[in-house]
Amino acid sequence: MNTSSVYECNSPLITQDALKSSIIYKLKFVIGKDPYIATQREWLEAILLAARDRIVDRWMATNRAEYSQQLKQVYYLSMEFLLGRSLSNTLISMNLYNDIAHVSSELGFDFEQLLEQETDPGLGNGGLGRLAACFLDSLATLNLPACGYGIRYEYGMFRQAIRNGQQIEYPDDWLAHGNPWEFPRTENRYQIQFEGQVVEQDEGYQWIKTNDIIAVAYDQIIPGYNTKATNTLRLWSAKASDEFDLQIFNDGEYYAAVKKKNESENVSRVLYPNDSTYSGKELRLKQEFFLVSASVQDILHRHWLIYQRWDNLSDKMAIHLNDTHPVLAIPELIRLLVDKYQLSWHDAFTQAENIFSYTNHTLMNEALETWPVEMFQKILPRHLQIIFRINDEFLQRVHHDFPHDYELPRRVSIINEENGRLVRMAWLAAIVCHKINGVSALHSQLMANSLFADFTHIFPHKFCNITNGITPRRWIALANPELTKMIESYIGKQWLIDLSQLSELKKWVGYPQFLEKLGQVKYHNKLKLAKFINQTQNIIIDPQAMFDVQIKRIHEYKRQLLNLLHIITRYNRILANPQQDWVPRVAIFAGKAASSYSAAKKIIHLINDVANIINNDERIGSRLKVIFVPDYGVSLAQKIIPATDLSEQISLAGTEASGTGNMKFALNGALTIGTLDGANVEMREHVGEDNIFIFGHTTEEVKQIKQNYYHPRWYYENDPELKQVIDQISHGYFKPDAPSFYQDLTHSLLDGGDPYLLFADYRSYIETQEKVDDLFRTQQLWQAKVAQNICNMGFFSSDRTIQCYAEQIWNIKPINL
Ligand code: 26V
Repeated sequence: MNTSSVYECNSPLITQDALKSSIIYKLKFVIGKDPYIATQREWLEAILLAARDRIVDRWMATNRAEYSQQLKQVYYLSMEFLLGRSLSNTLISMNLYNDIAHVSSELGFDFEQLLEQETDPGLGNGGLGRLAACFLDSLATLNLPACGYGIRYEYGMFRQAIRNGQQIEYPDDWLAHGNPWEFPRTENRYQIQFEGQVVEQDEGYQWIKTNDIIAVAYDQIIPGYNTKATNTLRLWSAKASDEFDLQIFNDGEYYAAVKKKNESENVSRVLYPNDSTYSGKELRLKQEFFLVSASVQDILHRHWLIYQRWDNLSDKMAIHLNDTHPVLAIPELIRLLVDKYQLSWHDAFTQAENIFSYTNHTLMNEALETWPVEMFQKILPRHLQIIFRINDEFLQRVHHDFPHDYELPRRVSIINEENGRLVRMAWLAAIVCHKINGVSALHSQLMANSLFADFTHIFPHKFCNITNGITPRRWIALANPELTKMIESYIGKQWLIDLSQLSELKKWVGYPQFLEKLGQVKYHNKLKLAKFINQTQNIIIDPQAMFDVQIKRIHEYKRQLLNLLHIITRYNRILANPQQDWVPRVAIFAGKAASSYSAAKKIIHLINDVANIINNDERIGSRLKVIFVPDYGVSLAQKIIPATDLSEQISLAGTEASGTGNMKFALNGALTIGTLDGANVEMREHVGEDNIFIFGHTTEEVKQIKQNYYHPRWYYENDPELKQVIDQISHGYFKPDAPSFYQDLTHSLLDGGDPYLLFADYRSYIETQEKVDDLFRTQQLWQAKVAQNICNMGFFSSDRTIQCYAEQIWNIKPINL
């Protein structure tokens, strides 16, 4: 008897009638609402639960197959997962979208409007968290045995509003209406220890008198596209340990005890914003340990259930560290194996080396994690001991292998003794992990030659590149149904799981009809966005204008300010030459600034002030509009990207590790204006240099300029247009009621060294923008380049990226289903 089918509830043929009755069933019997009075949100939840039901059998079958086939698993540890909304993704993965849309219209709803009611969980800051979500999608779609581990923050990324031009932050209470996707696993709980002390016992160590918190698991199903395979995303939530409850009764101090209980649950309360001035915060260290301790305990528990032995650990698992945030998993694994399961240090360390791999996502100095030794000692005393031992043994080896390089040990020691004693997490990762990868060719090369230069020398085989990618399911099929349909009409449906097939469109790019269709699809998407902007911001924009878009975190290195310098230049030129035949533009910005990053917040303020002046200047009319769309996130990106003509990827060369927005835009038929930074470099190689607008200094030139004394004032004094723009900002043209408000900003450019070389790249940027205008005038030529971009973007699928990780780093094989 085939047991796997006995308990299956859903017939493979799901009729629309069956769907309808299961939706009504959910509404009445699970949500408990009379269909006659149910709100849109309740109907949506009913639909969502009905859809969720349909993937549960697949999930269980995948889990059973994973157990029975005893395959090697990958565990992806990340402090962030930016999934975006799940309903439509689940529906397309099951090929149920049209049926559900039909049923919901029978029930009297506009399905697209209904989908907008779903909460978008913002459990991440930006690129790193969104990449993790794309990876989960690709892992499931490729039938690879994987599980994601993260934190179920009670509050995700703050919600952003703009008041009087300024960013205001509101808490993101994303669980307010519950989270219908999650399965609470109250029986899956682990004790997480903190603080306490370490004592020697029977030739080993014990960590005692700790303050403990409980980690409780919440599971979400991650469906693969058009496959039976599903994976799990397991998020941990902090619960006060049971002892707190006992204390409540014992101490008679009810309120004090409740307060303490509350505090101990702070560990999973809120996502930390990625800040430019981030410095070691105790709660953040606790969060990171909370994630890794719960995950590693869970991973070992599962391993023991299947194998009842420890010597095959690294044959059966790979643990991937998404940046340094989960690097504490290394000492935690070693601790559990040595202290709890009595493995020898040597065996435990060797297993750790074979199990762990690490991705670096940034070279920015301020983002490199370090922890003061004293803080570490207080919160994780046993882990500090383990790190010291790893360091001692490593430094001995370094001394042995490189006896004449006297400076080397100081540079590669995990403990930085230079300014205070700091534990360098990236060094720990570099020493233990068997593979370390960067996220674009340029970034990996810079990483190996700068940040990790010493380690490249010591461990030449560890370092590699795996260029980022994006999932075509969310970023075309969901975000851009019209383009999807058009592509399908030419090359069928397979390209959604094999994006390289987009190259088959090449035979059509010479046909004006094909280009015209592309233009129409874009125009419809622009109409939709224009409508959205009109409804939400009450600004009318011309859908015929060029939509020029920069949406991403607000950060000085990403140079939103450079974009603004161009916009102001253009404004001045229009005023000086109103008769000229201007290509109308709508400049669109969106993005959040970390709440304590004041320079970034000021950039948001300036964008809004500039928008206010330009949009209300009657002399300008529809030739130039500036829009700042508040509360950027995955859902907003899905609306804006398909409507974009020009994608701004203008970071200073050498600063953006990869970028993934750049890929989403090009795939959706935008042309890129960008620097030779991150994955832009590889995009240029794939789409061809005639089909992308590259400007600015290269990484090598940037290095030279910085070495040979950069003088921003020289550019200011020798470029009248630049001078005019800077003077306008500085003298309050855009803030008449507080004219000196932006002086600190212009001052930091003129006399503060302009560290991101805005002035050095200004002229080349302006000239390149002129070329963009010229091309846009001839729509057929523009669309021909758009077509070349789409055809050549196949490489940038996260399926390709994950295939590389699976082969080169994890050594895992697909599940047989
Ligand atoms: C740092 C911190 C510091 C402490 C608090 C929270 C927090 C959160 C994130 C970070 C580092 C973020 C690094 C990051 O997001 N890097 C981006 O990774 C993308 C995916 O690889 C890549 O495309 C972007 O270029 C890169 O900036």
